[in-house]
Amino acid sequence: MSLLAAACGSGSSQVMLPPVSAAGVNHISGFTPSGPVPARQPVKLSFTIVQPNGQPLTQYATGPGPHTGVHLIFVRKDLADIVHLHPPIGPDGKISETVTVPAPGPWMLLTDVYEKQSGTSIPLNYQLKQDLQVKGRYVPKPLGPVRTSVTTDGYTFTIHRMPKLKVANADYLNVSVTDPGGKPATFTPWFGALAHAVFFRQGNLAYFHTHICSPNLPLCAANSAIAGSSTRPGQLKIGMVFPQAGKWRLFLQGQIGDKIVTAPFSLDVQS
Ligand SMILES: [Cu+2]
Repeated sequence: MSLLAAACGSGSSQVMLPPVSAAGVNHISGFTPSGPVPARQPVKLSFTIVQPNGQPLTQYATGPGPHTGVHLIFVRKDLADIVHLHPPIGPDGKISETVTVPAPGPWMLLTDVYEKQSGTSIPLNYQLKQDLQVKGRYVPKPLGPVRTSVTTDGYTFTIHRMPKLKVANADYLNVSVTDPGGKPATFTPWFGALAHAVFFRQGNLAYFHTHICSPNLPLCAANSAIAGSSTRPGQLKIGMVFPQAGKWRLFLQGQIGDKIVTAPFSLDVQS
């Protein structure tokens, strides 16, 4: 298996994955609510992933690592914002979650699936997409220039020595994170990883997702060809392989204290 195909969620099916696979024809069924949803209010969503034989998918990878169950990643199509949730899955395969979408506009719900495969501990990973319209006036935001420092919720994320990012290349970003007092920020493991790096490409919304692991999270790096690491508080090394050139958004996310903090970076990836 190539590095790219093995990378966690290298999900741009148009270039990376064979066009025909059993998983590729699984689809989302029974998505509710069926119409636009309000912004800034809790909304209950539910749906089921249905297999080619018409049966609901009920076998998901389980365990303490991040490559389990389903991840719901709501992203506004201008890449201004995301919401990342890890819903429970019912015994009948029904996925239900309450989400508060923070702003109006056209959103995409990307469901990152870790399906349990018989005979192997390696889950089958693929993504399913669903449009979600959020009521209200939509003012698209530009992606913005590449900047090496982002402050969000009082925490400052700084990329040290931005590398020349290249398509299909293993690249790393070294990021330091400081709290509002300027001290190194301490991350609390969240959903099996110390931090999550979620990448979307501007335009076609190609996606992949890697994790920043730490020595006390042994399953964090399992089943992923590229993972990041952290050996000191406030220091994150992020691994990534871009499946396409272009302008990308990195949402770097982690739990600090009891809060999920998300730092949005713009990245330029050369062909
Ligand atoms: Cu993750």
